[in-house]
Amino acid sequence: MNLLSIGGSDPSSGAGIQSDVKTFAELGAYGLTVITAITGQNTSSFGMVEPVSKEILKNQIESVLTDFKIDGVKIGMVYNSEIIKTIYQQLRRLKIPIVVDPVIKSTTGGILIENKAIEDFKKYIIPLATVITPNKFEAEILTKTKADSKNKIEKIAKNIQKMGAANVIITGIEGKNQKIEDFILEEKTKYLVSGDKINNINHGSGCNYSAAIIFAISKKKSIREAVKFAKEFAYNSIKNAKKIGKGIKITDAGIKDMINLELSESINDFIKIENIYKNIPECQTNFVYSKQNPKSTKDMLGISGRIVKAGKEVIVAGNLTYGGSKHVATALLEVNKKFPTIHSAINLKYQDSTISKIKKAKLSTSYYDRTEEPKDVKNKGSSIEWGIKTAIKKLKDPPDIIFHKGDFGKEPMIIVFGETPKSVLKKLLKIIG
Ligand code: PXL
Repeated sequence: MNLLSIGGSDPSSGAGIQSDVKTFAELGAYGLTVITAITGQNTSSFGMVEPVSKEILKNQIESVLTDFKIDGVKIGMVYNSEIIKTIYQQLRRLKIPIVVDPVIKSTTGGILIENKAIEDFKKYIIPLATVITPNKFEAEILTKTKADSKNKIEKIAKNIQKMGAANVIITGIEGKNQKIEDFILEEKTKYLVSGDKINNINHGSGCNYSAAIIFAISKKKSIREAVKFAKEFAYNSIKNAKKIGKGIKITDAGIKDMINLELSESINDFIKIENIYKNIPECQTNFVYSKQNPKSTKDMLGISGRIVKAGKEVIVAGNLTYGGSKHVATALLEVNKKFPTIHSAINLKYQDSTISKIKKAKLSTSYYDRTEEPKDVKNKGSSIEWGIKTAIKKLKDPPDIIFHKGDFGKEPMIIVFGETPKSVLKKLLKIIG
């Protein structure tokens, strides 16, 4: 996938086009860049801005558009009216998703757009936006309205949508209990997406967020999925922010493959399910997602610890690591050998109530009996391979569920299988209660 970032150059690489190239590379996309302005800045202060001429701007855009198949465009810093109009002329006929990040001021106080260009920004750039991602402050400036209540936020978003953006995401709204919320206005729906807040001042998180949005949308994710994905990506980049210069920290997402991102998202969704602690077995839960054609459990991503229950709370203990899961990954590997489309699995506490729901949901189910396990299998410690092999021996189609009822000193268990973590979650939601 090729993504184009149109924006300003930041020599500290914390924000601007340098930051977007990093983000696109971290996500496995190829990053192209068109520079609108050169800034002199570092992690402590913001120096000069020199916008480029419209000739070189046009030439840069033509150069990339005539050579590459571009899947999505992000527009960041545009600085002045001449740049705004040139971008509009060049992009108005494009039929690919465009994310507009209306940057106005840098964290270190730099002016990223001339005041007198804001009206042209609204007139020419906002109508290009498939999605626009102002933070609360930027949304207030664009609409000249103070966002002092939830009601006002919605009004502001509607106002920005009227300017011509198809979808509006207002980020960074302070919620209760250390939460930070995004308000999303799509064509026909509106909702809030909440996430944990990290209290650190950093350079880059806004750029990380909008770059992750264009990545997700170009991958054909829905707006809701793209927001969840970008929030998670930006959260991680803030959490891993590093003090590289003498001033504020620079965000750092670290390389994350799609397997990692999809599994993290599903783990987050899983732990948020109401009363999910009731489904965590004594030996705890792991959630696994495999690479294509796994050769061993080392090709399978799982949690190095487990998803554990602490009272009624469910916590992810450990990190996502290849080879991080032993039991669930071994079961998945056996199923994948026979049914190569199956790449994800999770284990749940065995409960009769769950089994009856599985039956009602008409999921394809198989089981094995650990009391029938041959002695040599027990001695070799290959109970799971044996069990799963036994359970799927007669199956013609992939199983949704495999369970066993335990044995002396062995906890009974249910494992849910699917093609992706998302499909595993979908099945799981039908059978818990
Ligand atoms: O984060 C917004 C931003 C975008 N583009 C450039 C910047 C900044 C913030 O500093 O410098 C070039």
